[in-house]
Amino acid sequence: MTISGTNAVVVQRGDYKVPSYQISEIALDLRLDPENTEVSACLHFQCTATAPVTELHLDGESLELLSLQRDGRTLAEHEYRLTDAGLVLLNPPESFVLESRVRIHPAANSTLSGLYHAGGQFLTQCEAEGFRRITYTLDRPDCLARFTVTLHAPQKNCPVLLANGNCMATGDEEDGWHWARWEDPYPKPAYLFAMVAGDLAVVRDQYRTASGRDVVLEIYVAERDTGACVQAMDSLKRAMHWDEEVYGREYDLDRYMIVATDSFNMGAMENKGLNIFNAKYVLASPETATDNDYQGIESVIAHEYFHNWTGNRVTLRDWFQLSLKEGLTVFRDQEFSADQNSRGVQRIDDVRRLRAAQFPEDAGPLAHPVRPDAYSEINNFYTATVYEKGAELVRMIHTLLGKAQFRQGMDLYFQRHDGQAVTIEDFVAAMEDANQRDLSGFRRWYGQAGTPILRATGSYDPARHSYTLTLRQETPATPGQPVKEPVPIPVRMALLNTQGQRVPLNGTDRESILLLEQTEQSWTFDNLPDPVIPSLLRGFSAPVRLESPLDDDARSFLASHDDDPFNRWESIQDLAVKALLATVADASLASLPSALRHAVAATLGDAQIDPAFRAELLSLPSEDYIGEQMPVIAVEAVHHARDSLMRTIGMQFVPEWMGLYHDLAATYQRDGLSIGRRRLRNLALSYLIAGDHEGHEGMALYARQQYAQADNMTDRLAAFQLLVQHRHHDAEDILLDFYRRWHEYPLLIDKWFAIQAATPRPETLRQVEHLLVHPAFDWRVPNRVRAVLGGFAANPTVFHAADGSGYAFYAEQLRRLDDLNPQTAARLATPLSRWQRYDAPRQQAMGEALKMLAGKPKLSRDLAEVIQRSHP
Ligand code: 0A1
Ligand code: ZN
Repeated sequence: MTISGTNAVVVQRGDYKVPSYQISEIALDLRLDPENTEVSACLHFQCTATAPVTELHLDGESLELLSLQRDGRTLAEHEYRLTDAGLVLLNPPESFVLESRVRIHPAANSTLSGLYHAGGQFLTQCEAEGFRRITYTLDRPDCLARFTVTLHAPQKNCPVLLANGNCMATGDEEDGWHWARWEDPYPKPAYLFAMVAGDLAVVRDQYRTASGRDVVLEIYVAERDTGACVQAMDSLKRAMHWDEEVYGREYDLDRYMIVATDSFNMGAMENKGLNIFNAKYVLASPETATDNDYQGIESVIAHEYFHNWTGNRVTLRDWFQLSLKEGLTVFRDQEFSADQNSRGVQRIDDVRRLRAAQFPEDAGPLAHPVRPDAYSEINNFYTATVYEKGAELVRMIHTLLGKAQFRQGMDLYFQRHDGQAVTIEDFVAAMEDANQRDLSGFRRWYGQAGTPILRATGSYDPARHSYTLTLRQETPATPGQPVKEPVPIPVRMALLNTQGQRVPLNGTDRESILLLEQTEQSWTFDNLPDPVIPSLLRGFSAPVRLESPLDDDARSFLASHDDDPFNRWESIQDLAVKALLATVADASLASLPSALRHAVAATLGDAQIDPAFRAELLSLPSEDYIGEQMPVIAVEAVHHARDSLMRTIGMQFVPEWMGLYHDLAATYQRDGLSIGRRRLRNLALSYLIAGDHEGHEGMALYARQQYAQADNMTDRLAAFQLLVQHRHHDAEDILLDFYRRWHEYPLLIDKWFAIQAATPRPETLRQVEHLLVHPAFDWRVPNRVRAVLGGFAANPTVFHAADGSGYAFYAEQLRRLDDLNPQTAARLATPLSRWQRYDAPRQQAMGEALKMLAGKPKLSRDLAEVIQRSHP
């Protein structure tokens, strides 16, 4: 696609060069003013190259240079050059001190990268390349410096002044200003720098580490939110303890600070000792947050905390290694959550997320390896592949080595690389060296994009009393990688007899991990007097698409007998997908096939199953997931098929759903069992409403009552969503009521926007147009923009409306957003990259939307790259 006026530089992994200079110390002095902030920086440079350096390039972006001195002397014009990308020092000496003064404009900075002023606070976001928007520097992760930061601001607007590390001194100045000086004893790359200034209240607690050091824990929020930090603080303490128990890692500073803001591009950021969080992952009270919100806080708090070792103490050599910290840290936070809650349910949710976001990415034009080879804007690579697939690769290493061996590998990794900037290769090498294992084949997983297809076939030989399993792998081509090699796939498996018991596999073990290393391999299991049913890829032991050899009866059997929770869930899902695809192909086939009916009945009838797991088993696959299983996604037919299956299951089991709905009613509690019960009960309500006869609103009464009387937001929101999405006659009143009650809670108003934008009705497009001019809508607040535009793009029938109206509208909004916040615009543009998955008219319309964006004046590098790769 032709893109207007861009000449983006593409960075190649193979071009990495060690820096010719290092900066040992950075002293920053910031006089904070929303309009004009002055930043003075003093940087100590040392040459590390052997040959003389004629040009030293410092990164700098949107900086207004006021003065520049080297070793105390103002630089003459022939000694430096300003460029689009920064500042070039000509013939610099071997070691020198550079002092610069620049002016920046925090209030005008709507990109939320660098230093910005939002909601009355000054905040920074420096990953990946935001620090260069604060001062001239070597803004690369392999340059680690010791930071000293002095902040000056008016005492009245900014009583709180924070930066990384320890607060060394504070003082007052004239005109009502004050200052604070912070020192971080740990050398760090610039992307981990942070500062915050504003009028914030603090919630304080303490943690004593395993070795007996006391750490002060602080969460900074708006005064009225101090009561909503319990879950965040509690999760932090549990995460600190977990990392000591499981990895022997303690926190290393005397103070750990978290700041919550409504203006943030991502979930949160692990700046050393001073995490900055999207408020969504900090604030929760039972009245304002759902169980999912609580869960999200637990996992993101843990994720950022775990980065202190995997990311900060051991950091990245270059941005191609991003998954070294992200994949590993996601793996760690998933394991933490699995240990805190139900391991089986956690795994199902993790895989569901992987399949919803990463599998489609890996199958489309934006596919890239976990360790990418090239980028033009690194912010576009904070992807599901780098994060979620990266975590799956670490999980496979864990599976292949075993728990104790994995821990030894981690110990060696930290021992070797503490304080260094390293590569994925260093991580794999530590795992090998600690265990005398060869992972050379495994490395291919990091370099090869695409989701392998794993085809399994099996047969029982009654004469030999043996079962032979054949596994075959194939990875479809991805952009730039037409030919794929086999990768080592660990397949955790068991064989079940007709009573559902696991049988011994050529010995005493009743579960085994087969390692498929070639394109095709077979395994034979002997001493099996009776036929068996294979349970393959237990716990989803590898990120592949399994084509299973099972027929419906076998699936139905596993759906009620497999002792592996993931496979038990997967068996019902497979049955449901099959039924749904049949209806998609022929709507007159809308029915509940007996195998699925049987599985649903068995699950509904078994009160022994943990309620959260039971809710998972009874939830139908999403429209997106069903569509993913088709060669061409039939948007409308998928929607109707799923609706109709919901209705059928709702109608056929009314007494059961009703029973659950009544029996599970309880006053609010926050323990795991209560959370599961709420989930199951709200699922029951959704089936009751789906199964209700058209026009007759009996079941909506329950929802209305629940909405009005709930003692917690989980139940209230579940009812609210059902009423709005089914457009019950009083939906308007309920929308108004919700807004009136919660308009002072931005996180709830985000939900209010998102649920409306995701309503699958023809009139939704009109309504979303209205939402964009609602007084509470704000183009500068990413949570709000994502609520409306993200909600809209996740609304299959409206976003993918056959006439192309959804795409055209969407592109128009991205065009507008790109001028303010390129990062968020680029991220929101990715659904348009999936155009090849739709029918010809939709392909055409999506192509036009992309073309319209490509022609935008002042198109950002972020959005340009997504468009370019989406439609080359
Ligand atoms: N490192 C953070 C995610 C993050 C990435 C980029 C950001 O700004 C462009 C902000 C946050 C994490 O993994 O939590
Ligand atoms: Zn992370």
